[in-house]
Amino acid sequence: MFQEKLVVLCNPLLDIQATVDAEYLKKYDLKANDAILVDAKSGDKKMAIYDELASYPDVKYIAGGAGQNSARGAAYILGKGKVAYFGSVGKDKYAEKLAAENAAAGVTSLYQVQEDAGTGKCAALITNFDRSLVTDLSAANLFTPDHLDKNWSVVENAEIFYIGGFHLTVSPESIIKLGKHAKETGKQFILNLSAPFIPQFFKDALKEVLPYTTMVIANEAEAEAYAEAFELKCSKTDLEAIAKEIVGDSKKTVIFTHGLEPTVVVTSEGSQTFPVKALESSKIVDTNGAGDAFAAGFLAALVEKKPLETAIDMGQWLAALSIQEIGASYPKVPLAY
Ligand code: 26A
Repeated sequence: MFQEKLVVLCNPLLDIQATVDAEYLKKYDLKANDAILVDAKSGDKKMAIYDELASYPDVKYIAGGAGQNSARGAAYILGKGKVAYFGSVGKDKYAEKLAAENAAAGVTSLYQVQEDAGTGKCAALITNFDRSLVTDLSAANLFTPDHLDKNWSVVENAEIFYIGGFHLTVSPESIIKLGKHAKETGKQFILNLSAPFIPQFFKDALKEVLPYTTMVIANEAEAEAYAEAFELKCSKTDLEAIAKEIVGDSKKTVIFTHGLEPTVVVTSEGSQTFPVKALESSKIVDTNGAGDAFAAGFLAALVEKKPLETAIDMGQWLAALSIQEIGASYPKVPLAY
């Protein structure tokens, strides 16, 4: 019997990744570095992307879903049986692939399986060091809180919860259910803002969930979107000031990554920055999943009760390893931190 210490909730997706040109992004009005949702039911013409990518020479089908990438990454460091993952999938080949990747990484998959919807997919459109993510959630959109009840002993045994902010579009009730448990039991409850559209368009859900969080992780674009959505008075690019607003008078820790610029960490005690060791650009394969890998290394360090400085460093270390692989993946041979 495993004792999963880290429980992750997010949207399981299969990534369909290919290199495209600027013209292709323009055709669908996509930004080079972004994450958006498509609505399969509304006849969105972006639904054609998934089939179009299938004929690209370098197309790859890879395990994805932001939180799931972090779960696999944390297990890469912690080993088998320490990380459990909640999300909703269909009954199909994609779900089988995702479950197999989780099992290989040592993650316990606690999937809610839908009879009438296919597993969600994400087109990861690569141009140079940017990635534009176009997601059709499908079955991932159907997660319900009763699936947590069915696995409540795993929740009770866990020490740390990690929520992909992307899940705010799916089941805020489920997030709050875990948040309440974490608050009552004094456990860590960590939220990643995941994408600028989360604070922009899911502000109310975010507002409801934030009080349960002990830590918030985001990148500079998400921080800026937060500052705009919540109409903060500070400069929208002043990461330290935005983090201070989120901390407020709470005991929260806010961590903002900023590409190659130093990572900003703000707690009730004060602010710190942690420089990033730049990887030679010739070693970069693609940046899809870099943020998830950062979160993964960071979370694994927390599970191992390492100090904050070490956790940031482990996050940066795992992010650097991940961007040398195709997609949100980790080296085949385990490398020790
Ligand atoms: C709700 N949305 C849009 C999403 C996602 C998502 N994961 C969960 N929900 N949109 C993109 N991703 C995942 O982000 C990873 C890179 O950080 C992609 O599947 C990709 O693996």
